Amino acid sequence: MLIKRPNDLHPSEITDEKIYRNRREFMKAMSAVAAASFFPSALMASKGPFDTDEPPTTEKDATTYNNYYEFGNKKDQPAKNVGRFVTKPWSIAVEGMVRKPATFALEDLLKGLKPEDRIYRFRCVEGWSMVLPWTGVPLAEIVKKLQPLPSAKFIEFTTVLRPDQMTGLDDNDHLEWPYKEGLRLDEANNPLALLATGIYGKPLPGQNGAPVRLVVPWKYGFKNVKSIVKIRFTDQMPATTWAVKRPTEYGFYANVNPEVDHPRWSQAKERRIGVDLVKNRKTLMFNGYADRVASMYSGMDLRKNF
Ligand SMILES: Nc1nc2c(c(=O)[nH]1)N[C@H]1C(S)=C(S)[C@@H](COP(=O)(O)O)O[C@H]1N2
Ligand SMILES: [Mo]
Repeated sequence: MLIKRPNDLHPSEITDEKIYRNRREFMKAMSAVAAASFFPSALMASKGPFDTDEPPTTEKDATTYNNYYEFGNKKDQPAKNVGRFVTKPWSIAVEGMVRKPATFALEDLLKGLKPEDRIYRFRCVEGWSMVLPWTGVPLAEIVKKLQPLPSAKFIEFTTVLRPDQMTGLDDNDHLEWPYKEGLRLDEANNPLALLATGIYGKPLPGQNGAPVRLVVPWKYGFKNVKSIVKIRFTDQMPATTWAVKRPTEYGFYANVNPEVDHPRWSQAKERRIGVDLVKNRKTLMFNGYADRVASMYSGMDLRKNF
């Protein structure tokens, strides 16, 4: 009998080889855990206060199953198409309601800030999820360094636009390029918000948003804007790419919420990439980070502010 597979399932995820490989990696991870409990001080990296206990997604999955529409809209295309993407040197323009608008070399923007490792859950609005080990600096530290004016209420991020290096722009001309995302300033200052420069202990690969991208784990994946070249402070809620494209389906807040469905599918469950074959895992309020973020939205109607 043919088993019908959900149409969001990536074909490479259902081969026996894949299932075998995941089991093997799981066993490997388990024996590391066993070894660590035998030699705790020598082997166990200390778990930070922000880290989830869940086992990370494999590096292979996280770097070959991507959404980066500038490089194509199929999950395997970004990894295949970033070959010509040049991410060094890199500079970021800082504009708007800020003490001193200026363009910074990325190294200068990050200078003096200590990179931190964080293992976060990651939930795409499409209904799949991962667990990812990031390296980055708290966004709040960058905000502090840039000194927004008291009038600034929001922060907007813009992705680089390089038609000569990005092969997916024409296929996705329904979207307004460059890709933009934004946060309320208090969200940007939440200790969970990271500007990530690495993943799996290495610099970000192009397909994951090299050399610097936003990571806000309590929000749907599309808020996590990649390859940032502009940061703008403003008193107006930024017009963000997906909210402009389909305002009835994607909101500015985009907080993970199992109780507020997407108009075309339920958000109650998710499929963990490399582990689940179907969406059978309960999605958590604010993706499991309610303790740290829910107070920012108290009094707001989350059905309206989706
Ligand atoms: N510039 C840009 N940023 C983007 C996207 C994109 O298409 N372009 N896709 C978003 C979506 S929908 C998701 S789920 C995440 C995926 O990040 P990952 O490929 O590193 O897992 O990136 C987000 N950031
Ligand atoms: Mo996404």
